[in-house]
Amino acid sequence: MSLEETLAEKIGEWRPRTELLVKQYGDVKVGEVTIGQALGGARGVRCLVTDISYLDPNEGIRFRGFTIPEVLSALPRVPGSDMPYVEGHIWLLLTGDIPTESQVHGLVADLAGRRGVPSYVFDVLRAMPPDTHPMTLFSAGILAMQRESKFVKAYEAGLGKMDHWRPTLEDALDLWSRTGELGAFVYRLKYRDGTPVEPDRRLDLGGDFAHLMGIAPPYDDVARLFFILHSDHESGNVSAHAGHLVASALSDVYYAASAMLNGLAGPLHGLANQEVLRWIQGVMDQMGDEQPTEEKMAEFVRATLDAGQVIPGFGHAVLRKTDPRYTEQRNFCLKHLPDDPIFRYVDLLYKVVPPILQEQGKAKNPWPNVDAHTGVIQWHYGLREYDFYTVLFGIGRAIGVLSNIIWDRALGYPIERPKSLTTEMLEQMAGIGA
Ligand code: NMX
Ligand code: MLT
Repeated sequence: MSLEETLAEKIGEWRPRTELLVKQYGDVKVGEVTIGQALGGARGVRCLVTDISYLDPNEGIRFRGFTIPEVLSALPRVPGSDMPYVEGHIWLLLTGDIPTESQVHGLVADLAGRRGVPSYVFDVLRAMPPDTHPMTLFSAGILAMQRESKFVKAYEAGLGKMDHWRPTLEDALDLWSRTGELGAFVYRLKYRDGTPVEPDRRLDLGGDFAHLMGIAPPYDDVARLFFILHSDHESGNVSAHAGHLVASALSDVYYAASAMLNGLAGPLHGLANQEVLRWIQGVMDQMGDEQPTEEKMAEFVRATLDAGQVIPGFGHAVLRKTDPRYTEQRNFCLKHLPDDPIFRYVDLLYKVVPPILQEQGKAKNPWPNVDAHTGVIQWHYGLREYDFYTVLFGIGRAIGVLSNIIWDRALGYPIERPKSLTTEMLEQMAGIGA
């Protein structure tokens, strides 16, 4: 069965579950909202539903019920590589099933056949000023491609609500096949001569990205690992939520993906990965060739906190332990680059930062998150323009966000529209003020 046929079967089985909950159990409470939550970024408010991934504070992410090590070992592997096909992960997120070899090969061929960013997109990006941030270029490139949307054409032709997910799947497949190519062009435009490289349609998504970036193996495995690790982190994080929110207005996935990237580009979210490298470079500039001792590193960390800044790559809104995505990248480094100088810096930060954050007593989670480790690996394989790192996060995150949008449409989730209150109303509820 094709991906669309498999999904149609799964969606048909799932719809009655959602319908029953809405129709007969819609009044059952899933939580209460406090003033602290209303004024505190809705932290912990349970009002989003997704079956694609779930984040346990003490265990970390599970994709369709599988932990990261389980996903990496269960998905079909690219021949001669340590890592699975990203396409297999897409199949898993969409259907909930570990795909067979032939299902993965079918999806690899489908996505390869869709590659080819339209040349007008490159022209749009070339017209932007040279100091434009890579995330702005990436987001603008996706927005420029919006005219390709098949959903928009089908909607205008009167497609019924129950079938909205079908052209949305088509749009998502088109976009997934091109995000790597667009990202690589952004890199070449910013830091090389700006000529696009032709994609290699014989390769899987990870292999083609390494080819487009011109980086030798095992960078193809690095790309596969990165795109899988960054794909999804349930629905409440800024990028996933932004994508979901925009798509809930039936905006197509190009609008939604561009919006999610704009949220990912914030330093408290995905941009933290470039900030980690920027911070480490600052320390290296001061240290010269000398490796800092634990005491010296602690001084740098304290100076950053005393200046009122956050330590990038540490802390999390939900997690209360070391991010398993950090651990997986650390395992990769221990195997492939144990003596890399930046790895030694990151490892030292792992020892030094948590006790200082605990001692300071503000951060609820003193442990490192995914962004603390991105730069080490990229830097090692020659990608030293750290402004670009969040684009890699975005290529991965598009997989989860768009998978969610397909299911949102399949289950008929309505336009999102929470209610706001005024400060005076909160004061009245609290029994204070006039
Ligand atoms: N360094 C210094 N202070 C921190 C840190 C940190 N790494 N993490 C949290 N705090 C502070 C935070 O700023 C807040 O201070 P204040 O009360 O003065 O506003 C206090 O601790 C309580 O914050 P939390 O409730 O622990 O964290 P919250 O859920 O609000 O925010 C993050 C979560 C991830 C935004 C926050 O931990 C942070 O800013 N980390 C550094 C940036 C980062 O690594 N972001 C990437 C997250 C992962 N991702 O990819 O998105
Ligand atoms: C993410 O991957 O989106 C980040 O870890 C942030 C989050 O989950 O809140």
